[in-house]
Amino acid sequence: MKREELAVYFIMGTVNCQRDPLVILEEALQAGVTIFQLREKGEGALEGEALLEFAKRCQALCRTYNVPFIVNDNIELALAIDADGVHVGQDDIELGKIRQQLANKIIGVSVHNAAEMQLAVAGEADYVGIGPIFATASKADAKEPAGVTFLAEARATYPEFPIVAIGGITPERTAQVLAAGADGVAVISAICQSANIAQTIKDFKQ
Ligand code: 3NM
Repeated sequence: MKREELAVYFIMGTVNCQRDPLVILEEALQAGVTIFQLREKGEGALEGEALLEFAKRCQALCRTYNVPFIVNDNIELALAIDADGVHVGQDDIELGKIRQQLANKIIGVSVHNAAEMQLAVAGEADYVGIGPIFATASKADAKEPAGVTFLAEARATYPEFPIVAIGGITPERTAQVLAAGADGVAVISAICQSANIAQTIKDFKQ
């Protein structure tokens, strides 16, 4: 994948939204997010047929705006709707197996240290997510905020590999994260909870 595609990586699930998730997604797409991940997790998350329907509607919106549509964790769902890719954490991976199932798709992996990063690169992940950089309220089992130290190390070791930073990222914090070597920022709450998504995304892009 192109590193530019990670510039503003919007992640959302229905539980992250205080108003219509599809309206939030469309506003974000209109404003120019570069990739989208459906992360339907937590209490009250959609399941089964309702999840399938919701995923298809998100996917249709992404297609309209020509933005890659990624599914978090759920390989079966990604296959069922022919998503553009999946994002997996360390608990969910057997990268070789996932690559067999999703040969030409985007595969992203969350990594937290040099060993995990090396495995992701060797396993032909398309990009890695590094976080949480800052404290986050959007992930129940998030690790301690790590700052940009490992992010900067990862960039130094892999000058060309696509890396997105995640966790507590706001427009104000973006410059610091990009300076440390991220190709972009992955964001839930700063976009989902924004009163003016168009402006927020403009701010992320500067
Ligand atoms: N993964 P917000 S942090 C989904 O550290 C996710 O791997 C993380 O949400 C990780 O932008 C996180 O609201 C939540 O902080 C990001």
